[in-house]
Amino acid sequence: MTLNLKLYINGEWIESNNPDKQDILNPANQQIIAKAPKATKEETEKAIHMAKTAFESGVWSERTPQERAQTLLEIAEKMEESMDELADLEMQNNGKTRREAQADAAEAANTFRYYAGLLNHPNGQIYEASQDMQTMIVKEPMGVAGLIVPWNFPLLMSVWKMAPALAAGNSIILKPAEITPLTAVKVFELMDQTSLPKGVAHLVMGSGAIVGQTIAESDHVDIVSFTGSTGVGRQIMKAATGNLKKVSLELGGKSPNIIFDDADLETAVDYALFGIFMGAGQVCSSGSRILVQEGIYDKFVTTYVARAKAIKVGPGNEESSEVGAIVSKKHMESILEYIRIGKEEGATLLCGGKRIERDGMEKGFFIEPTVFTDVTSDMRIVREEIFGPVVVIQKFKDEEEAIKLANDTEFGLAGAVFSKDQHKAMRVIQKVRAGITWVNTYHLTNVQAPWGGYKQSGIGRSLGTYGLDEYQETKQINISL
Ligand code: TAP
Repeated sequence: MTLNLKLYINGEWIESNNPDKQDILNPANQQIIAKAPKATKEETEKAIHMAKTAFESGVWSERTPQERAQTLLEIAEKMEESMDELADLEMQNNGKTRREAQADAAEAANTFRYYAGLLNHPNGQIYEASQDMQTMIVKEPMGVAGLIVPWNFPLLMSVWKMAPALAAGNSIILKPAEITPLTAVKVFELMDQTSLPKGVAHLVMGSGAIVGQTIAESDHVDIVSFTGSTGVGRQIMKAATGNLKKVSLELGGKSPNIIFDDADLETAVDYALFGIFMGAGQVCSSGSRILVQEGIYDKFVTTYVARAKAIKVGPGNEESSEVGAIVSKKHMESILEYIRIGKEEGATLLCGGKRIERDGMEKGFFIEPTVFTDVTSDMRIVREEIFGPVVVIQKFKDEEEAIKLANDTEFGLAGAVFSKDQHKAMRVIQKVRAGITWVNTYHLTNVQAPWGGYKQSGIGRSLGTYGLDEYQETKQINISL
């Protein structure tokens, strides 16, 4: 059955006036699973207007934190009841494995729970400024939050923004990536059944150029929170200058994974594989540059390549699949083009490098886990974010060279160090210029920890108390005693 999706504006599911629809595909087999609206500029502006009206009415923004927490818990509960459906929709729409989709769905519900919990903690300060004056520092909602998310974690990225933005008392407009709206629709269906007042949350599907740009430009949006590519992040910043709205950006990466001679080889290989091949490499924090010390280099590469060749790539709904599909034909072609460039640049392709078209997988968008060595720092495959199952391995001599190579990038999202020497590991990780880092592990994180990047990987932080702060104004109230 093909679902006919609708916009959710002011608490109603409505057809877009634009007759043109976006086909929503399952990238594992190219089946059309839904048709999504492409909202117009006017429809986007209407959602923004209704969000502003709801904000100013105080229907949500003036509820007590405890009342808002209660609603967030209702949403978490609804999501938990629909966990299997959410995971199934995410798997079908994005192409990830069922295991990955289930983990995302659980973490999404948990994020609503976490922010509900945070609302029951004090959220301000009092200073005794002088004997006759006291200063209160209070947090207030910002107004209308425009939330623009990518296709790689459609559910989790939406919720990472929606939960803290709503917790803070804002009205929200969510714009999912055009090709992956299914889980966002489901979450809005669930929210519609809770005590969240109508008009507070709007779902506007459509293109980045129309819906995204309208949100970023609007004088009635107070914060735009964007996750996506660095190029579009730059455009959003420019578009936001009209009313100088706050801009929060979670962007791309080219993250280093540093493996010293004294690392536990098995652990390092395991996490270096997981670091790049989770989500078929379509993960902003992927460890896409592996830096290996010369003493362990040959052994590491031999073991790593043997393991990469053995990875089972396949449709997400097959239990044996360890790596799923690439999200779209367009993106698959972009990854294959990078592989071609890598070969042309003179890198050595040790495994992978091709689309997988065997065993009935020819209709899906699958790429073999791909490993390049003999790379130099100036190569495009070393410098640019490929966002696919493609990793480069570089050799280094000593600590100093490892840090230099690790930081030789315009990005600063993530990074890791593997060593049994805790002092060295700490010394090096502190020198890595990135916001999300690991020692002797990769990718593992939690909702309490702030998520975001240095340099061109972004501005601001999601999650934790930092994530709530992102969506709040801070006011001082000086009281004469
Ligand atoms: P983008 O092409 O940047 O798209 C992200 C979102 O922005 C989509 O909803 C897109 O809409 C929209 N958009 C496109 N042009 C726009 C414009 N001019 N104004 C406003 N919105 C616009 O990224 P993507 O290809 O979906 O995702 C991959 C990128 O996201 C990678 O670079 C990855 O590193 C990054 N990412 C970063 C993180 C974190 S936490 N740092 C997490 C996930 C992904 P359409 O769908 O219509 O194009």
